[in-house]
Amino acid sequence: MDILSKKRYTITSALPYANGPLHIGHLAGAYIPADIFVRFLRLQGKDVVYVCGSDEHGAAITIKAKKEGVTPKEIIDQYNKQIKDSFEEFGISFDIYHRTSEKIHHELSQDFFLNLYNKGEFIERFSAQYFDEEFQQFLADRYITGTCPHCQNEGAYGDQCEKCGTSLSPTDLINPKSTLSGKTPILKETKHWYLPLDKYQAWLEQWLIEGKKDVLKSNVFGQCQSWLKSGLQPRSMTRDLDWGVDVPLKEAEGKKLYVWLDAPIGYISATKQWALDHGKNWEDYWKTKENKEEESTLIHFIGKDNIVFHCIIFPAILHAHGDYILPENVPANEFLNLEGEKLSTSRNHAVWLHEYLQEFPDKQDELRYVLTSILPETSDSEFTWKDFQARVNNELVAILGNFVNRVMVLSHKYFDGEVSLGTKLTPEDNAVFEELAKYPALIQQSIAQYRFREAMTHFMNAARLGNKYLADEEPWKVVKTDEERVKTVLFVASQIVANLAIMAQPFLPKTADKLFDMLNLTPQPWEHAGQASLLSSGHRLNEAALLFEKVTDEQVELQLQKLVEAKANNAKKVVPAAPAKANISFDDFVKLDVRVGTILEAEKVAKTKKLLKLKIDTGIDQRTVVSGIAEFFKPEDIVGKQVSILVNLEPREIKGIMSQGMILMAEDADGRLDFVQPRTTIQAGSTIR
Ligand code: B3M
Ligand code: ZN
Repeated sequence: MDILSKKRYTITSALPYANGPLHIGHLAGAYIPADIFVRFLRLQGKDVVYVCGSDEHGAAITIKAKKEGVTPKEIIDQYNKQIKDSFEEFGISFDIYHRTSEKIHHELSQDFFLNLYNKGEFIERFSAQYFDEEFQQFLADRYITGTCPHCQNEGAYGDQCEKCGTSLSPTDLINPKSTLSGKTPILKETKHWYLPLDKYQAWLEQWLIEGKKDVLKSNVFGQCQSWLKSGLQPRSMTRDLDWGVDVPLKEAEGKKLYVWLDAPIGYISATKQWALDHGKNWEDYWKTKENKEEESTLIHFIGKDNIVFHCIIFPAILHAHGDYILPENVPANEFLNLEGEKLSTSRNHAVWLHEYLQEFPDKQDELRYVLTSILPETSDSEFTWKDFQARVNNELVAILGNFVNRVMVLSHKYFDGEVSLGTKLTPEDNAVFEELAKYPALIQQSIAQYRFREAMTHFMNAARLGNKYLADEEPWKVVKTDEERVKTVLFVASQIVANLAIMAQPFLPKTADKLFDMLNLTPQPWEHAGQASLLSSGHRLNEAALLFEKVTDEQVELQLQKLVEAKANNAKKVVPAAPAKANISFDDFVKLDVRVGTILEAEKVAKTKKLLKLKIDTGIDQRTVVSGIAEFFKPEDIVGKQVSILVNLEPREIKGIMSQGMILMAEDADGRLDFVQPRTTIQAGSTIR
């Protein structure tokens, strides 16, 4: 059944951690798509609640507080406000923006825990967990980093590797380090309550893999499949932390609920608060019903790093509880990059929403438009300031803005703003109406498939239709000979503007408001889109207002300059070096045969993102080495370069290619790689000691 034909909807966007401001990557990941979807449902008169709020627990918060020397409470208060304001400015139309630090949330999370506890769903386990002796603290989740056993990312967290998305336990990490002291932690015994995810494996395979293979986006389905394939493990739902929701058991004093247990329950507690505030019944939006038709349809909008929690862990929790509906879909987006690099909070490589709002105080819809046009729906995508400028100037200003402006200005100039049918419609006029009437359905189909980029394109094509109509009819010329015909042309064109106003509502809320204002028309529901008589003959238009203004070259320059400065500041920042490894003997050292080599050939290894196949002159021979540097170097740029190569490393097969040796690379704290090479050209085969 069509996802848009349900009766009731519960729509969520990921709860952002209240430990920093939002950037464009957030908007493009979980908020703009959800907001378009929700606005569309509301236009269709659906019963929908759209909930979100700040995620105010977990190590993300306490680590930030420690870094800034303030309390966690100060951190969450500051960022909750800033985040909430940014969402409001960009018109993200939550019915409630809640906080997980609220009492109602703590209580509901504890109820949930106790419900599972009383049913005997948890396994209690004593286990040895990492403990920082210097700070006298157990190290959960983000308090510990190390190398991911799956993708070798050296900055993986104790609960998840953000590079490959795998969910981890601290003891999975290779070479673990405390983020508090930087030291290698010791193991110490502690008791925790585990959710036996393995017990739900079969059910999840049935519900998710069998049941949802046709509805999940392929990027989401792929991730779920691979987790289930590697086999689920029991996961601890409690933590040794001093910030969070208390575990509601006597014997668990001082322990807190795992943040990924309480955070998704935040969707429910937010709904509960909203229902209290608005005289609704929250259970209608969350509980299962005798009559399936009466149940709400739950959809989680998130970024790809949250897939495992929303597709596997939270559904398992809801299933274990038993009274709750399960998500219908989890349309996760991939990541948005900025100017050729990953967005990075720590490196300040980002477009922060609160800064954008200061610098472009009236361009909220412009950013919504550009981000919607480039949403990372199926793969990572890229924001650049040049492209931002081009899309605003060549599309919003030149097509939509220009069309509306001409209709308004000409109507006032010739007819005092009065819309009137004039003579009668020509076949051309009727053809335009017929064409126009197709767009609402096209947009609807795209939205039903979570293809918001495509939906936006359809909308812009409707504006193009209007622009072309005016260019073809040339009312500014015809007016000299046939005023009645010009009435008709502007009548048709005004109906197109009215249609654009309706269709703009899910995407560009401020623009839609302005259009309705100019048209002197009350906002219309979606079902009126496509009609040729939204404005009756004799209707008076209001004055024209400016819809969009161009983005100037100077503005673009300024933004690019900011990114360059961030980079320069970053280079000055000293990141503490990784702690030293244990000593080795000189005899161990001389076992390494490291040489100067010259890259003779380089090519990408098919179907991989990171691997290059290199042919290297080692002085001893010419050999093949597979190296994980493709994200940083283009094959054509490195041929002829000299490198350091470990020539006596046991050959290994990588993606079906025998790799004979290893290129030595320098890697900084952000994972950026560079060659270690001689300052001048040195004969290949020269030894390095
Ligand atoms: N706060 C993680 C994040 O911001 C987390 C999402 C919670 S959704 C229930 O990526
Ligand atoms: Zn990984």
